[in-house]
Amino acid sequence: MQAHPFSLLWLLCPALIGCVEAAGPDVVVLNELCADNNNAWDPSSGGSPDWVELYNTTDATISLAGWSIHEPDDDPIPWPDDAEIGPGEHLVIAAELGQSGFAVPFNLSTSEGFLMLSDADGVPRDWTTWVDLAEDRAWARVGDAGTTWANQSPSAGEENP
Ligand SMILES: [Ca+2]
Ligand SMILES: [Ca+2]
Repeated sequence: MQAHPFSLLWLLCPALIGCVEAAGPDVVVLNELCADNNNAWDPSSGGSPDWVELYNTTDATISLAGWSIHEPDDDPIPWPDDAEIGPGEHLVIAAELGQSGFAVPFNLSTSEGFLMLSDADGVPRDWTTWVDLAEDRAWARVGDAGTTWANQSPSAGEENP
């Protein structure tokens, strides 16, 4: 007698509880970015790189292993196995040419840009485009995970206005 697929699922479920969850649709979004950072964010590593804020819309930690932020025509460079975002976290990552690891490996353009957030299967999960961003201005969703974007005052690591 063949095992029903669901019985296998039930066997696996207890093992998954308490682990980092796999991402479902729209659980992690591009929330905000700054293409010319001077005073809009101070990374612990120093300097003043451009940056992108990711927002976890759920109350679970989400693994971002193998995910990436890239431009549409570029090959994604997958993030390392320990890349993750905590429950409800506003996670700011640096965007700078030469960055490796859990980062965006290129500078963002102030005149025009197009960023995509792709998952470990290379499937685009979110994207945004912008033009004409001044120094220390942010291109941000209006409210966390909001459906519209606007040129705003930056709120790196914090709730979007
Ligand atoms: Ca820049
Ligand atoms: Ca923010």
